[in-house]
Amino acid sequence: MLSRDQVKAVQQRLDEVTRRLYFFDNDVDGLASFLLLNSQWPAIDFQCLLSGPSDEELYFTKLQETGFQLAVILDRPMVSERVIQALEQVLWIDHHPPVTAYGAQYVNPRKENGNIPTACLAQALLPNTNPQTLLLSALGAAWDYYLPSHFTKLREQFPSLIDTNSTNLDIIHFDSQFGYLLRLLTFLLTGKKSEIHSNIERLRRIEDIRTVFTDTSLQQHYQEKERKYEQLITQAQEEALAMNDALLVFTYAAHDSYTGYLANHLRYLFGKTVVVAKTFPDSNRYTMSIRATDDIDLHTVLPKAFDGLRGDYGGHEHACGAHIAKAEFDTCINRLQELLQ
Ligand SMILES: [Mn+2]
Repeated sequence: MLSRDQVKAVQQRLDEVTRRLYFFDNDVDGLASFLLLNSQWPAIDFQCLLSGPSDEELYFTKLQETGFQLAVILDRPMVSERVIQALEQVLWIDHHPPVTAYGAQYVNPRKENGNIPTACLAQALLPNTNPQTLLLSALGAAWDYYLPSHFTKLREQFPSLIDTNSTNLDIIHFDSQFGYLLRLLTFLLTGKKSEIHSNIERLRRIEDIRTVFTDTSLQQHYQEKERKYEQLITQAQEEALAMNDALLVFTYAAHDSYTGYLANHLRYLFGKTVVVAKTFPDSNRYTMSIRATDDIDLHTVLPKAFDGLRGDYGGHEHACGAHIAKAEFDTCINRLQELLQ
């Protein structure tokens, strides 16, 4: 976890300003990190980022719109020098493999004690904890397939939510109410940028995250995305059953991105390494989510699969995001098939 000095230094940085602008990853770890820090150090504005290269522009758009004293970047593996220099005052908290921070105040426990999801780091920064902050940090951590030490205690506080005794994260994800809440939050981060923003605006004003089970507006958004997701997972399962390869590949065309959740779900259902790739008709690229079985390290495999191709990837040992030119997708997949044999 973070040292006392690290915690103090970050708290001080957050305390000494009032105009904080938050940027965070568009998954439940990023969202939970934001909700936790925002509860103690409120944001004047925020931006949920997207996967892929167009997201750099989102920093610059916000920069022009908002007068702020400190930019807080959460759960992002990479931030360019250009962005950090433009934002000037930057606190960057992350748990992906450490990279150059270009002068930002950079907090990354991987440098000392390994992978701790950003939501757990955010919770450790709060002066006080309560059942809600513990629940939020557990949601963020579980999204990243990390079981926080307080999970068992949380089960006593939220027995109807954590309705499984299992500590297997696949079971927690796909066979518990807690996992259903993860799915709900994930789909609230799916859709048009403006819709996602208003969902988060709503989320940051509720005291109890379980309110998403009953909030009419959030439920409406969720149900719409759920219907689309059901179609995709049904199609993916049919295709997967007809496939014999070690690598499970599913592609689809849509504007909404379900790749991360689909890839987790398919790996759980089929126990294989999975690539889910999304595109849309006028695009010349694929956005991909890759999930590997326990015996595969993506940090070893992906450099070989992407070598010389017009694409990029980043993330964890067993879970990465990537993008690649459409024309080179097949080459990349063929290489992956060979590497996994
Ligand atoms: Mn994360």
